[in-house]
Amino acid sequence: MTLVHSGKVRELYDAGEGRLLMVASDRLSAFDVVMAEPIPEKGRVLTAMTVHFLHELADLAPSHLITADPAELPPEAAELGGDAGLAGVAGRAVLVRRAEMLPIECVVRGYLAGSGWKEYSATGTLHGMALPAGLEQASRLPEPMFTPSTKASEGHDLNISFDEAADLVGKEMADKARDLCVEAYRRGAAAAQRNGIIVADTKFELGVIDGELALCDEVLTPDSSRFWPAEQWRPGTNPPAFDKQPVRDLLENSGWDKTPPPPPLSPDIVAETSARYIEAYEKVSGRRLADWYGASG
Ligand code: PZK
Repeated sequence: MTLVHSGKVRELYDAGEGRLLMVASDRLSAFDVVMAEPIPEKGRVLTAMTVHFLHELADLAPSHLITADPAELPPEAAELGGDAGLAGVAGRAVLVRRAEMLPIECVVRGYLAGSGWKEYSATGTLHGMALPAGLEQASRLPEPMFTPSTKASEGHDLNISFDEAADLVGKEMADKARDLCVEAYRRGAAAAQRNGIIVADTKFELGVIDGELALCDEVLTPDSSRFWPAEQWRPGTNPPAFDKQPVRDLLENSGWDKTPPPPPLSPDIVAETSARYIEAYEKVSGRRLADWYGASG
């Protein structure tokens, strides 16, 4: 299969007939660098979580998803699974429809974290919009906010105003995208909150398929969002990442200068990180990973 796009942790292949095959790997990136050690089950977890939320949100918007069933993938998919063949990609490959992607990242923030907290603490605004005084790091926002950015081909995405997003995709499309993403965030975050996970913010990628705005790419995963353990959330502090905090702590404490190669991850850290991804999936979805495609047991 022809490789169309290779990201840090996943690949996109041309599957013919207006379709793409998206394959999530077990690679983990931290501080923008990919670790040498794969995290077992991470690719299956992110794929299962995305498919779960696409089903949950199906009444809100169509999606690009055709199937995640390994039996329905094009036969050439087996070539991507190494010696294991089809079993090597089962559960972490999805067949999707090719979309006309919007040239914006649709970020929704429900809490003040990362660059949002930085901006607020300097200016009292988020994305140029006024917020109440007295918010702290990790405070919950009065309402979720749509804070779009442009896709930078390298380096970090650049925040843009809603009006700039409207200049890029049209006012009507920007309105639609904002409404869809804010509602999708509300629902996903509410479901996660009930199960002990805070989704502080998230990034959606939308595309147009047959003239309709559709959810594409990853949806409400720890790689496209900030997941916090609800019991460790305290405004005024920076809550740990539900998924990769042990990795970040190890890297921060190692004296590493954040240029490749990163220091190795110990087997303990790898196992703990794998367990955290699986726990995140099982908590937010209410499903067992063992019931998802590609289970070995
Ligand atoms: C598309 N990406 C991100 C980058 C990946 C994925 N349905 C679609 N139609 C057209 N293009 C895309 C999609 C989706 N989803 C997604 N870039 C383009 C991306 C690198 C690797 F697997």
